[in-house]
Formats: sequence, C-alpha cells, structure tokens
Amino acid sequence: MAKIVGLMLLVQILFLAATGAAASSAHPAYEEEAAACGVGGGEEELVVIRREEYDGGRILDITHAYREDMPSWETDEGLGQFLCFPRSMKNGSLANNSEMKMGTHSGTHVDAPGHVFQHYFEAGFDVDTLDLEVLNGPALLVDVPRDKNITAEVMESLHIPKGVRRVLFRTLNTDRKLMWKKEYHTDYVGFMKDGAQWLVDNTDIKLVGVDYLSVAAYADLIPSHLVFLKSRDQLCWLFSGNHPCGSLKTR
Ligand SMILES: *[C@@H]1O[C@H](CO)[C@@H](O)[C@H](O)[C@H]1NC(C)=O
Ligand SMILES: *[C@@H]1O[C@H](CO)[C@@H](O)[C@H](O)[C@H]1NC(C)=O
Ligand SMILES: CC(=O)N[C@H]1CO[C@H](CO)[C@@H](O)[C@@H]1O
Repeated sequence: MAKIVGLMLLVQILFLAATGAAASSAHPAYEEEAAACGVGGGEEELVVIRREEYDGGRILDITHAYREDMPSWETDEGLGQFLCFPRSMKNGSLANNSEMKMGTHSGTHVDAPGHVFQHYFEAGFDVDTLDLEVLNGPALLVDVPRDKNITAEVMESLHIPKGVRRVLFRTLNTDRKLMWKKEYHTDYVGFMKDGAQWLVDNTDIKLVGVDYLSVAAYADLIPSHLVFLKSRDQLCWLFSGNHPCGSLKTR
C-alpha cells in the first residue's frame, strides 16, 4: 500500500524538548508534555505550542525531539543526559547558554558516505556534501509487510513507481513504537542487503527513510549500508524516526 504525501524532510536536528503545551495541531513528539502548560508565571501565562505542520501542511516536521530516554545504538540506557547549562539565568548569568553532547546518530539523522567507507571519510564526504534538493520535497510513504524485513522480494512487491525519488518505509517498528522505548532492540525491521540492492538497481529512489535507528536490518548491518552509500552522489540519504511516519496523513 503506497500513499503519496506532500512532505518537506527537515533534516534539522535542533528540537530541544522543553516544558511545552500541546494544542490539537501539536507535534506528537511532545504529547508526553501535554499536561504541562504554564511557563514563566507572573501576570502573563506563556504557552509554547510545538507544531508538526506549517504553511497549511506544505511543510511537515518529521523529526524526533531529543529525549533522555529515547533509544540509542546498542545500549539499554537510552540517550542519557545530553544537555546542560554552563550559564543559567537562575544562577545569575545574563543569559542561558546550553551545551549539547551526543552521538551524531542520535534520533532523526542522516548517514554520510564516510560512515561506512574509510576512503570517503578521508576524502571528506560528510553530511555537508549531501544534496539538500534530495533531502527536501514530496515523498512517498509506503507501508511494508509487517512479517518480513525489507528484502528484494518485498521491494518488488511494493510496486514503487519509477520517478519516485524519496520514499519513507513504514514498518513494524512504528507499530511496536520502538522509538519510544529506551531499550535498544536488535530485531527492528530494516533493509536486507538484497533489498538495498534491488532498490539501487530497479528504482529512482535517492532518499530512503526508515522508522528506527538504522536503515539496515541488524542482521545485514554493514552489507546494506555499503550498497546504499557506495554510489555517494546517487544514493542514499537516510533518516530515522517512527513517530512522524505514524502520524503522517495522506494527501
Ligand atoms: C548553578 O551554579 C551551581 C554552582 O556553580 C552549579 O552547581 C549548578 O549546577 C548551577 N545550576 C545551573 C542550573 O546551572
Ligand atoms: C528482521 O531482522 C531481524 C534481524 O536483523 C530479526 O531479528 C527480525 O525478527 C526480523 N523481523 C521480521 C519481521 O522478520
Ligand atoms: C531558554 C532556556 O534555555 N532556559 C533555561 C535557562 O536556564 C534555566 C536553568 O537555570 C533553565 O531551567 C531554563 O530552561
């Protein structure tokens, strides 16, 4: 089942969770904070509204908010404390200055070619070299069978039309709400090597999105990455995040 969604993929990562209020159009990443409303105090109540839709739905924010208990690669401890305030107004500083420290593969992220190819790394193929035109624009949201990883057979069965360049693959990971579990799960659904190869050989897809921390199934971790990132300027930009796919509406 394939659904067309108008989507701007925002590869911005600075979405700090602070005390906020959730309106009906609120970003679902902040649902947990819906109960907390007032910020500040005094005579005026300041209410923060975080949205996932902008410009009448033309732009959708499909990123995850960083949370201390969001899952992190190969640890059950979650992301942990990643934010601190070296300067704080509560302590008499003139301004609040925050400091962040975390792995670059935390939450919604994109893989650079240098991630799995040492010679690309040395030549400087980092995320700065990725094509923003590919990372932004309409995308196709596709539901994949819930009982398999993404193999060549699965890819073939999806009948993704030629010409489609950005695809978000919604999987069992979304149903399992894996991005909302602190513990890291190795049995998430992702691309098997033959599925990645089928995509490269038979589609025009330049951006592959999946709904957990890696585009590649754990069982084919490096092989799938190698297939996707080998041709650098053609394929493949990856992002993660399941709650956003779960809430995407068809258009
Ligand atoms: C305020 O300053 C104290 C003492 O330097 C420090 O221990 C504390 O962490 C600071 N608090 C904040 C919120 O910055
Ligand atoms: C997908 O692959 C992982 C290993 O990477 C496995 O543990 C899991 O059961 C597979 N999921 C499905 C739905 O077949
Ligand atoms: C906007 C902002 O970062 N505000 C912070 C200022 O510092 C205090 C700690 O002293 C935090 O509680 C605020 O969130």
